[in-house]
Amino acid sequence: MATSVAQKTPAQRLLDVLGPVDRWHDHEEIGDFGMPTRAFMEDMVEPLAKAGLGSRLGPLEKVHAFWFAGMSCDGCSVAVTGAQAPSVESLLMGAHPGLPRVVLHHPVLNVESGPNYLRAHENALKGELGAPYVIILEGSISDETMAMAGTERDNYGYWSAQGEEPWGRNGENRIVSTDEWIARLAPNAAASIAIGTCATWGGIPSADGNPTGAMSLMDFLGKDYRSVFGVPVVNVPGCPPIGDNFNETVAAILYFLQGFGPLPEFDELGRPAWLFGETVHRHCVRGAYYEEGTYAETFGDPECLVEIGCWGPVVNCNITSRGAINHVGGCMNSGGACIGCTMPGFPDKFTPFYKRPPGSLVSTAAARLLGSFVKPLRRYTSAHLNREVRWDLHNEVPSGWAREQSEPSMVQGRGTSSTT
Ligand code: FSX
Repeated sequence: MATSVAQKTPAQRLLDVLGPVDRWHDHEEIGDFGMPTRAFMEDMVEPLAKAGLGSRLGPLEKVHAFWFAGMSCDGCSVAVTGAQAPSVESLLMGAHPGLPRVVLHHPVLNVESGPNYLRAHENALKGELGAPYVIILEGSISDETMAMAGTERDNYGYWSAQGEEPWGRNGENRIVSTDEWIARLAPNAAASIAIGTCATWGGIPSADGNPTGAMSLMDFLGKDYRSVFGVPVVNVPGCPPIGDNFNETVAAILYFLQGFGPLPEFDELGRPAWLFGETVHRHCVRGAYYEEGTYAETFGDPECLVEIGCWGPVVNCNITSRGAINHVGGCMNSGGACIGCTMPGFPDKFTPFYKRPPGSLVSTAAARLLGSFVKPLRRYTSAHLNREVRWDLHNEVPSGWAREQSEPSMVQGRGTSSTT
């Protein structure tokens, strides 16, 4: 049965407007920056990285990764280049036993420019790449059919794009939108991966009032999308995401493509389940203050930040346990409240930022009540445990630092288990 217009995905509707393409650049004619030379990153990296048949594990020697930027701040690229577990460099060099090496096509990181940069993209479209490929999107998809409306055919308006192809009606160059690349390449990709909240859910560009029809990769490709390996869209959210979350997910998918393991576990929204199954609060360095009913009144205070706008108890994210880069930094670790940047409801459902989440009123009041009983008991026990048994026997603490009482008391002031 034919797919009705109403059932078509935004990607299918875009390709209906644009039609098929069959013209390609003559790469023999073109040097970088108009010079008569050509430089391809693959030519430089491959001799150093290529695993021979004797040292290679698994059938795949390499997998191409086509990186696209929709409407974004490029923070996703910055996050990924800082990742350590594994690093981009080690993935490019094929340094992980069993993993196919990654041949990256990134508009900022690659050395090629102009049509040479698009050589591999064209080969993928023609089915001549000679290796599987994955597509990666940072930034949200804009509805380019809206940008095209009212502009002349072959001179379309666009919101986000990458390069030119001779796909104009008479063979002239036409700027190719990010959406068009995605729509053409996704059906034959081994996996389609969205990085960052803009690409996974729509994010800031799709906030209330956005004029671009901004949407996620899932919205664009539709719920029935499956890669040629049968994988739905994979989502690694965060604004920006944790680079290690993304690279680790890519590595897990590469193992799957290589046939070395099952598809890693993803949740019902396509998030890596092992990374987004816990809330921020459960691993927060300030979590115990909440339990004791003690809250920061202003930024810079050491206690739980919920009353000055932290949404950590209800947000799926591992920033508190993983940190921002190499287990360093991360929102609450460095004093920031969680504004829910990994969540599909971000930003609209979390605004205004830095205001107390309404749902926290009951839980913080209950924690305060409980804390009023728990804190004195903990102070007493902590003081008791801060005394060596011999000191108890002698009823004396031989400290030259003064003010140590020989016996802990239920009514003494601040103890080591609490600051209130
Ligand atoms: Fe979006 Fe990526 Fe937010 Fe930025 O590029 S996820 S605006 S921090 O980082 O797309």
